[in-house]
Amino acid sequence: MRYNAIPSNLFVKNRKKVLEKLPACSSAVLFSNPQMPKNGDEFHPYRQSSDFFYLTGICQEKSILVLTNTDKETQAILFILEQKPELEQWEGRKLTNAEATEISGIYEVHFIEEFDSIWNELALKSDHLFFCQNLNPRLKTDLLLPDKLFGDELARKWQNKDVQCLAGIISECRIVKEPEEIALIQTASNITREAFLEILPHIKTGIHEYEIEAIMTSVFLRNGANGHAFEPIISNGRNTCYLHYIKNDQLLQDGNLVLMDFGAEYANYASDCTRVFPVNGRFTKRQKEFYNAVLRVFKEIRSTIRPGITINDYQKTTCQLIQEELLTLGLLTQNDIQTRGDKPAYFKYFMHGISHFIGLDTHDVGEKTEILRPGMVVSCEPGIYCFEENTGIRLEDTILVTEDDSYDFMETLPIELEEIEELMNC
Ligand SMILES: [Mn+2]
Repeated sequence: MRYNAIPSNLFVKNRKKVLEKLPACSSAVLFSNPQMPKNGDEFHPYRQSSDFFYLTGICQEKSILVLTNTDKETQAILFILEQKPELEQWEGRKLTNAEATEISGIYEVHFIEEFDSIWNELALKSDHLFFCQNLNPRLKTDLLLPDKLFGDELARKWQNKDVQCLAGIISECRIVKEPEEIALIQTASNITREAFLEILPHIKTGIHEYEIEAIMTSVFLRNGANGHAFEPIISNGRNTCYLHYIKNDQLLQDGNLVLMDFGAEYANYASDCTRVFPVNGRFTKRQKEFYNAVLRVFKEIRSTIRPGITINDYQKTTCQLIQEELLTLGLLTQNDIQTRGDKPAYFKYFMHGISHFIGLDTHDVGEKTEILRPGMVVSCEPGIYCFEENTGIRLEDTILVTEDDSYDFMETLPIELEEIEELMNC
């Protein structure tokens, strides 16, 4: 693996938390992510299912985890690929049982061929059977994923038992991060910062957005990141107003702003950051007005992130603050604000959420109605997007909710306009 080994105690703790939430006499099955076919005989790069990683630390494909509280001795059983020389000749070494134990802290490890018989025996003596389907309401896919198929099969086969999805229970655990996880998000954030600092001196008119992506990817990989936590957005000019622009194929033009929304993924943990800077190293007077408007909102909202508040609470505050800034920028009038339409007037210039949870996924598990508690990690990302002036600004950091306040994982990543100009002109 590319990252420093994570002590297996983290996964032991994570499994314990999930097991404690299961009713007595339960058994659960989780599958590793399937390998996604690309074309011909190729697959897309493999990324483990976040739930599976959370409970095992195992990144290898074709693995299965069973959790059970039917037995005092054994609470977790891991199934992995058998190490076969003919397979390893092509794909390289696979985990041995001892290595799988060292990573996961699971002492009972079998080959996947043994899964059916061991599971059937366990299911027989369990009252509650759990499968683990991805329940993210924003995931739209027609693919038949193994966890969903397995859940359907459980319901068909064990009609006298209670069959449930485990995803909600795992999400409740994943939403509060352990110190080990916080350290990994800090590493991911530090690598993201390195990339930003290395990119700034290379910015000039006439290079392509993807040339910035190349530097970013290089810094990420050199520092042991898996790569990007999400497809990076590197836009300039009008494209800064498109929220999820990922083509990154345009030339940087003099006088334009560049918006970069990017983040390294380290040990499967994400970081998420957005910065904006001028192609030629100097903001125009108007660009400064836009930038400082968003920066003021960013600072104000960041300071409100603390235990006891919900994302929905400070979404409202964000909208009020942005509305005031839009008045000052001359983009809205009092009359616009008072005119009732389908959507509030500010929505034309600010149409997205201020925060999402961050963890093993960039858009991590957790609802916006969740009351923030210490150990939760969220983004803070206000923005203003104005097509009329080809100007989109978003500023974003990854934030940890602490005991009575919050901590910015990116506090040393330059954000003041003067700092950015200085770094671009030294
Ligand atoms: Mn974000």
